Amino acid sequence: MAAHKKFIKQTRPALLLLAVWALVPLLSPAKTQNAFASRRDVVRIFMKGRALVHSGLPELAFDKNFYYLAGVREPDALLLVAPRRGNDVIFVKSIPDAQRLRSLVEASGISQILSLDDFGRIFSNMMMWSWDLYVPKKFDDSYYVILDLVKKFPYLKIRDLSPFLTKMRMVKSAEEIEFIRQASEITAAGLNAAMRAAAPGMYEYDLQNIIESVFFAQGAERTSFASIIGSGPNSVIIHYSDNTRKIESGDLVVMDVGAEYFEYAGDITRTIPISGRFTPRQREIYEIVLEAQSRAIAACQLGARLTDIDAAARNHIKNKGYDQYFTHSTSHALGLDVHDSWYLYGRNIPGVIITVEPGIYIPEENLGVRIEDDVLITASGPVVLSASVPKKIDDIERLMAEGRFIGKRARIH
Ligand SMILES: [Mn+2]
Repeated sequence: MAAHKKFIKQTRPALLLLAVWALVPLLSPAKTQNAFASRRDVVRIFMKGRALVHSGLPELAFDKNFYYLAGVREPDALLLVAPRRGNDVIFVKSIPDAQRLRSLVEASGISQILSLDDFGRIFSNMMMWSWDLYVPKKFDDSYYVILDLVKKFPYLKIRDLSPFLTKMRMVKSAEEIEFIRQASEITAAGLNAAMRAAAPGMYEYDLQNIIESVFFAQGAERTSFASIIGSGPNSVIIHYSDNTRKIESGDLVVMDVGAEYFEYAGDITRTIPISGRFTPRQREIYEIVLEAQSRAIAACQLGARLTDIDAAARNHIKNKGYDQYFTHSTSHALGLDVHDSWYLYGRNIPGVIITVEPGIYIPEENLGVRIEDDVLITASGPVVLSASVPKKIDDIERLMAEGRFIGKRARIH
């Protein structure tokens, strides 16, 4: 009995999540139905007759939850998801020209695009019926922007939509999976170009420039985070992004980069020997990380938690005696945000996408290795979306030699 109850308690969040997601196609049988409108319908059911106000925040802190529900990248805007379908509104800072207005309506599936100046009037009309309101509390800035707007309504009862949105965003639709697959492909292409071009004497930013120009040439809108090109002593710094060092012969280079495509993030790390060949010591550490990653990917099964996947990588590294040099966790969710929504007790279900990125960083040897792939969870096992960039030692050395054959573009200073 106890075991049975425990099982239900543990699987309930995953089952709820699947139930939520199953609602989407039911709500939108027409093929032409706007995906963002369907998500708002799911949220509407959850809110049981209450409204949601959501801020897009300024461009520098643009909130992807806003995009997820509104379907437009419109900074400083407000989204109102009304209790009734058809009454949703996007409030923008200034009303754009007719063409832009049409594209906002088409992308969002919302016909009312109004000025922020109209928010108070519309909102107070709506609030005649209910003092209950949902906001995304998790994002503090957004929360305060909204509180500021609604503080003239002293009787408001604020509810938090974040936990629900987190669960919704964990499971990706077929279309979202396709965008992330594309983002991973573009990221892989950038890394392949860097491997071909890499040579001692280049600066870290040279590799960054090669990678990012491939991203933009292939349709990425931006990088999904600040590119990390850490060579030699910088290879052991987890979030290094100065990328200013001259790369010396014999250095390892950790390249942790991501292209953003249709708002979705790729995130891949490869570690290469700048001279084209791993030294025996570099090879030794690299093989440990690669085996740890392979075990962690194998652990990406239905029902697994991120902690299970982490344990698979960590146990191998620990058995080899390098536990103290593996100083971060193995996985995070990937989606609209590079560190995407993840429900703390979440378990892998079909449609979840996570990174798998163990590493070993030995500062006293200036030796850092991290290998990261993007993995889709399916009913028939893990699918690596970032497989088109090599990670086996022989394959990396071969690709780098290929580059040497066609002539390295060493930078002259
Ligand atoms: Mn990552």
